[in-house]
Amino acid sequence: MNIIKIETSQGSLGKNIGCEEAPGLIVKELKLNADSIDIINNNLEETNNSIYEKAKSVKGNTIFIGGDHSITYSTFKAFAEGKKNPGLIIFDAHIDGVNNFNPPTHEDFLKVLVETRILKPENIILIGTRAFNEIETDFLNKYKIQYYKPEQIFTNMEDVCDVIMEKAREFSNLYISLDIDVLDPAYAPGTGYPEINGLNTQQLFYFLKRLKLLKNLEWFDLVEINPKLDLRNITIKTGAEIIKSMLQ
Ligand SMILES: [Mn+2]
Repeated sequence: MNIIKIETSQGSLGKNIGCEEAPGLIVKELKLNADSIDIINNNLEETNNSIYEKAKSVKGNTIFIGGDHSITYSTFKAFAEGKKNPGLIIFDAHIDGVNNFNPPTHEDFLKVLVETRILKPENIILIGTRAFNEIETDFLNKYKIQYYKPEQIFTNMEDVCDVIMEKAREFSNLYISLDIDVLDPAYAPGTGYPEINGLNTQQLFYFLKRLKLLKNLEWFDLVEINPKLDLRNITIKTGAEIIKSMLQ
């Protein structure tokens, strides 16, 4: 398994500065060796190119540790190349479908992937969605994107997971992206856009344990952890457990 740090908060519009420190701290917590991607200071477009080029050269199963969520635009773009029917499962409180512009930021990356036809909307599964605004609700409806609110998980977790697994098996290749704010801020306070009423840690690990069994799962990323906003290192430790669980 490759582990690659992407130490940038450039795509966070200045709202999650500090999340560039998470990859180093998580890797240290786990005492792992990890590769890293060159970040070009104050240049989101060049940074995105650097992420894309490096990701393209990766062979085999890989974990990326960010960083803000804009990194998933470049890593997924590299992932999708030459693949028949790639799919993306995203754990996130947010939809990240505000604008379609270049370079994509952490609140736009999903819309850009869809509207540049890198990712088929029917091959997206959002989990833990709970921050809705008009623009992004229209985006979900327009493309009929599948999403699961926390309430559905609280009341019917196993069935929701069954449905997601069944859908994900149709993808030729699977990428999972995990924004830490899918968790309730009580479990992961160190992040830029906390949203109450999220998943708890046990629920998240239940999903990861099962999704890991999917044979088509190849790439995984963890994003939006901000050590500067953390309390007693809880979010870094949670991030480290997530990475550990994906390595087992
Ligand atoms: Mn988010």
